[in-house]
Amino acid sequence: MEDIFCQVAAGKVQSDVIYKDDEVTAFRDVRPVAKTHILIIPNRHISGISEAKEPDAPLLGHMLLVAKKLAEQEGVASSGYRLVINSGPDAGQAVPHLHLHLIGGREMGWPPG
Ligand code: DGP
Repeated sequence: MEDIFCQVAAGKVQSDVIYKDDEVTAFRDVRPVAKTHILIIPNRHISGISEAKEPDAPLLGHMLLVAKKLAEQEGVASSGYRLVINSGPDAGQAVPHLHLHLIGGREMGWPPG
């Protein structure tokens, strides 16, 4: 199944890509909720975190470490940032392709809405 983020990873749609390697692509969210709002996605299709399997563990770890590096690069590592994976309708997952939100650059409340 090819979704919009498969197309981003394949370079088929225009997006503000800030990092790419063999496994993941990171790009700026089209509807940012903070000064820094980046999405980190696997290049291959995984519908969401609920569909991830044990062999995906290195990929999932890599996504987190890429997020950490990008937070440093964006200058939000010391002020703080949030990593979010929405899964399913109650969480508001809108795109059926696993994506990790990196959000920073402002103070955030808890619990999330
Ligand atoms: P979620 O609710 O976790 O599924 O968030 C999906 C996010 O993806 C949302 O913040 C908007 C963003 N988004 C959706 N389509 C596109 C797109 O085509 N390009 C970019 N850069 N972001 C997108």
